Amino acid sequence: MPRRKANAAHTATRTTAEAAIDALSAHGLDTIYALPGVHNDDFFDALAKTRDNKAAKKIRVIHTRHEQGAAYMALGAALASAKPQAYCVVPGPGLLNSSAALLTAYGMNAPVLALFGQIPQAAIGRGLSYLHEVRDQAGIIARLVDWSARICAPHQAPRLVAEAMQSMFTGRPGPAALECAMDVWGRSGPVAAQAPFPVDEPPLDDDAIKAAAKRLGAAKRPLIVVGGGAQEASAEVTRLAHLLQAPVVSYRRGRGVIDDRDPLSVNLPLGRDLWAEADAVLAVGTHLHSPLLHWGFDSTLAIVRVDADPEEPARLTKPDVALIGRAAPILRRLLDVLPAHNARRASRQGEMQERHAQMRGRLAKLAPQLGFLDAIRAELPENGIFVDEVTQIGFVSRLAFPVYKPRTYLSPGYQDNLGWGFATALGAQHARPDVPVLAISGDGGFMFTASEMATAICHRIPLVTIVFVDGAFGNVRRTQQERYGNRLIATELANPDFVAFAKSFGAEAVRVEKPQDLRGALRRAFAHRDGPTVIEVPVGAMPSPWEFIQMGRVRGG
Ligand SMILES: Cc1ncc(C[n+]2csc(CCOP(=O)(O)OP(=O)(O)O)c2C)c(N)n1
Ligand SMILES: [Mg+2]
Repeated sequence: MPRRKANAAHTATRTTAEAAIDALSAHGLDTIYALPGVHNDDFFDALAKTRDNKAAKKIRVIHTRHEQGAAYMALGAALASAKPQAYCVVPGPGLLNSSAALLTAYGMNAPVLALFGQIPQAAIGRGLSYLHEVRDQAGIIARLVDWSARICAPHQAPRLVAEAMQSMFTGRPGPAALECAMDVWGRSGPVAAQAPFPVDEPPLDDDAIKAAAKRLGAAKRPLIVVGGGAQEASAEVTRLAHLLQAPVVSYRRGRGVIDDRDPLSVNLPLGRDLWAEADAVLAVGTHLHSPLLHWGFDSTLAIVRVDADPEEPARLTKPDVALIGRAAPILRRLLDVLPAHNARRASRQGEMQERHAQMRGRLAKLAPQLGFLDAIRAELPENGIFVDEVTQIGFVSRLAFPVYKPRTYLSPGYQDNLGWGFATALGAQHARPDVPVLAISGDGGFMFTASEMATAICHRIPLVTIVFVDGAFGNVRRTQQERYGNRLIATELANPDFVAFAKSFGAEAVRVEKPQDLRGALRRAFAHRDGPTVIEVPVGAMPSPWEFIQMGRVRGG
């Protein structure tokens, strides 16, 4: 193999930091969410010089008050913008402070590039107790992301940035990480620019697509299940659903792929009823976790999987057909082929409307949560972004908050990590200043990143946050009451006055008690685009949603 040679015509003397920044710009990055420190001083100085150089492409630095805030902001920005985003923090404690967000980015297949400092290059691995040293930092990183590398010299930076960006969109998408020693960022040398690498897309497998079309076309009661991997394929999924008259089940990360005003869009519990009756399922960009692990399956159910990760489809059971690659082009080809194999189908609109009415009746016992969600939906514009949290209102939103467009409902997926919401929503709002973003939180979750209120003020981010205050880790408290004989432990919360707290930063803040008052408060908050607003809503204990989420077997014995 010929060795790759730098093109002399494009070679310039750059520091590692400058070369990395040039490369990030060349890949379209314009923001780094960050918290600085001595290991990355040369990198930040290069960012400052770029900022002050009129001719240079700009990379904005949004600094936060804690590394988890920086990483969650990058995650929220990536989810809301559908573009890669980056964050930069110091090694050791900085890296570990950001790690829950990085783990969540992994679980959500989000293209987040983590940039980590490192101790001096020659000291790595020697246990010399350098500031922020952690044993085997590269090994820790490699457990959290699929692709990572260390930049060891200026000329490596453009290629490694290009490889990192390529890896974030190849196969199963997801985060990548680069580390760089503190004495390498400032080192100079000849550097050749590197054009972005193409993303490998597996060729369409026409035989498999035809097999899928036959299975689905022949099915009497086909069902579609969508996850986060279908967010890019909203139009295709919707057309397939209509052609097949197949209901589309979404929960958490698949919400918004199909417009909830379409009677074919169904929530998790209705999805389970339909799963029991289905004879074929088309699963797009989803782990099928609840259906396969909890609801059960048998040989009378034909399974067609569409997934970017070649390992995913057969993890739990071998599917009848596996289509590997990005959902949109695969489904477009399936749409071409399906009409030749599709049975004549009567509209299921009436049936679905009846089932939805029944489902609303079943969910009615979650009245306090539904009242607040109705108020939010009435005020949040169609293209506004709702950021879910691990809280009573959040759990019910996953089942009953109408979502109209892709990428307008952000939910943390299987990590379901309490405290992700506020900072993730800040990132979403920062990346999408053109639409209102609403974060909901419990009093428990909000306090995980409440210090980022300072970030919202500093960078004038007009996020609207509702904090539902029940004085408890309410979800856990209810479990202790219901399953552990009311032996309450570690769930009572001492809270600040959230209105006074927010106002002390200079944010707008108001307290409302009732759903009808929430509407007016939201209207005023969405009109305030100069900075953040917090709405505190005192609430009592709420009815459990779990019978609609953790549901048992309906087929497969
Ligand atoms: C990172 C993380 N830590 C702990 C939990 C466990 N957990 C789930 S819900 C919950 C309580 C949430 O309290 P709050 O935010 O006040 O919402 P509420 O249930 O009161 O509505 C906890 C501790 C979790 N999901 N994630
Ligand atoms: Mg609470």
